[in-house]
Amino acid sequence: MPADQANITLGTAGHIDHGKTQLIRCLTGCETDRLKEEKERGMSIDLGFAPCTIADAEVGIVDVPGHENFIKTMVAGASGMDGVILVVAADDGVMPQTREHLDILTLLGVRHGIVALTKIDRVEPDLLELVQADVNGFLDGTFLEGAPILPVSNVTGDGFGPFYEALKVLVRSITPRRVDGVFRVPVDRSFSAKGYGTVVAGIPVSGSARVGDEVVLLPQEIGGRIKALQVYGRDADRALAGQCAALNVREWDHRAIQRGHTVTVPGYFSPQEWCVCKLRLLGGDKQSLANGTRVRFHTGTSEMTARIYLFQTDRLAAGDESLVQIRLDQPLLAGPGDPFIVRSLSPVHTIGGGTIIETIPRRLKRNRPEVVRDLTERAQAVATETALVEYCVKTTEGLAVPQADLSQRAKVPRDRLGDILEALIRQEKIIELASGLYVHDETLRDAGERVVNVVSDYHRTSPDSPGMTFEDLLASCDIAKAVLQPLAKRLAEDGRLVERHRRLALPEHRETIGQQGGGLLDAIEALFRERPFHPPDLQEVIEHTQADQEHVERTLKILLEHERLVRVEGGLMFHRDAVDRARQALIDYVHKEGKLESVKFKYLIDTTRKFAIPLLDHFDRTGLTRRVNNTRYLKS
Ligand SMILES: Nc1nc2c(ncn2[C@@H]2O[C@H](COP(=O)(O)OP(=O)(O)OP(=O)(O)O)[C@@H](O)[C@H]2O)c(=O)[nH]1
Ligand SMILES: [Mg+2]
Repeated sequence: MPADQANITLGTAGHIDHGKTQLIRCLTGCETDRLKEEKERGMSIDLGFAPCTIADAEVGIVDVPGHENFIKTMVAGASGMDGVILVVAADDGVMPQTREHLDILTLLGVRHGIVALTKIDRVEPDLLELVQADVNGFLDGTFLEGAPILPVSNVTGDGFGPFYEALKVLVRSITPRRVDGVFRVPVDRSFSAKGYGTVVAGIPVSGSARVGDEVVLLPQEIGGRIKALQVYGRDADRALAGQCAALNVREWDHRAIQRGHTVTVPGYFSPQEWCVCKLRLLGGDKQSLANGTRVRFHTGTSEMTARIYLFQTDRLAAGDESLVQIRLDQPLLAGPGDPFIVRSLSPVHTIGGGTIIETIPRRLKRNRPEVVRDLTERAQAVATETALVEYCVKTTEGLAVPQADLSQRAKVPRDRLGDILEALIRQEKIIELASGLYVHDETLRDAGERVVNVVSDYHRTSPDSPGMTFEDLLASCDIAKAVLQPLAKRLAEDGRLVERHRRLALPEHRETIGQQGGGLLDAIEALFRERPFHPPDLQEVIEHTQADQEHVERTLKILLEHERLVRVEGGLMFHRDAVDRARQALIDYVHKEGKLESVKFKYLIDTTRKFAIPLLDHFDRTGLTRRVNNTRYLKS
């Protein structure tokens, strides 16, 4: 019975000709040098993949080439590794690519591994001890410090027992990758298989996929469906992050797919030309990095030229770490926390690497402390999904963010996002404002303060008004309606605002109606009371009161705001009591007669058509009546 397929991938690393491929051949029986040229030249050129049963589980092994010209390939292979077998030939010792490969693995975040000291059949025992001590010293201070060094001969088989035991321990020490993220595979290679069509192979960096799932090829943005899949060369229903997988997608043309492309699920990723990264320069060769330096940028299986821009400094010293922004010469597809490597253009060697914080469509301003502050916060947030989701809610452009946007920005699948949001809501870090709309507690508090300040300012400048209408508030606060509505409601619930006459006010606000120009106000109100259904217009009010127009207009505004007067259709104003009486008359009539012919209304309230019709229109608009031609019915 085949062993369980674990989602763990190991890989080789080390200098050219040190015996990596032969070691994997001895271990697995697989020939990973498949190309004719590899066989002829006796050296690996491309990545080789072999399944291997270790500690009752089937894991994947990636064999990388050691030649310095193929570092690009090695990086692509290393980006899928959970643990490494660093191969050092006993007769050669630590060589340049031993160092460079270890640097690359370190920068890519690989943290587990063992060392195979090969070709022991070629050295005397006392020399072997020396080499062993030498390798030990070389590992000091690296993630392989203290890792077992296993002497083996791929020719005689000596040392294979202990080597295999060490591999078991290595595999058991690795926590398999999480598989609940958004499915994404940096493409390693693509080919056509007889009877199947296009097959795309690679190691998914996150998530899982099943036969039948919809996928998309990027950057081409071509959709397709997984028709069949294989894991470690065997048919399977599901492929997990960390497994060597091959997906059969018939909709795609294998000739148009290359290493560096990406297979993912639709709706999350879009290629971008900029990214913000945390970059650490290697310390060894003491090379600093100038702002604007052109480099070769590697992430996943992709590789492209790029330019590095520093924030707030012109040079980054060797061994230092800093936030940088990088302009890619080709659109890049990457997720938060993805590791990357940078290499100098000439001479070509690895100079640093780190993690990608976010891909972005345009460059950020260089000398803005607030930009760096924000990025520093984001860089920390990338460490966990929950922190990243919280950060994305906090920094969303429109104060509050819908779930779909959040899922896309944080690259968290919808179903997982629900759990994360619930946890954040329980911790009172975020709030669900309206259904599916989330806001960060701090943002909501700031926005609340802003609203209260705007209302307070309004009271200062319009002391005689009972408060602000929602529309005025919307126009003065620069907060989207979808956010302001629930926010105002919350502020009212919390007692920070009160609603009076359909206006929002501070609870302590007492409008100064009647105190300023109280006489005029009373006079005007009295005039409207006296003439309930033949109310005066502006000119008549001015003539009657002998006050100046500005004064009269302001007073009318106050009376309207306090709803002592009601403005109906056509700009006519009535006293509130008149409108109430007209409403009652209308209701009584329709209750009796079933309907009202519009022309009859003027008799009911003893007025003229000029006043009757706008009142009727007002009752239609405010939902009391329904008009059919020239007849009014009560709305049920
Ligand atoms: N004597 C001896 N020869 C070995 C041993 N391991 C590998 N070799 C030989 O060393 C040569 C290189 O071995 P490979 O396994 O191709 O080396 P590699 O590290 O994969 O090389 P690249 O992929 O090109 O970096 C071959 O001729 C092997 O037969 C060993 O343990 N003892
Ligand atoms: Mg090889």
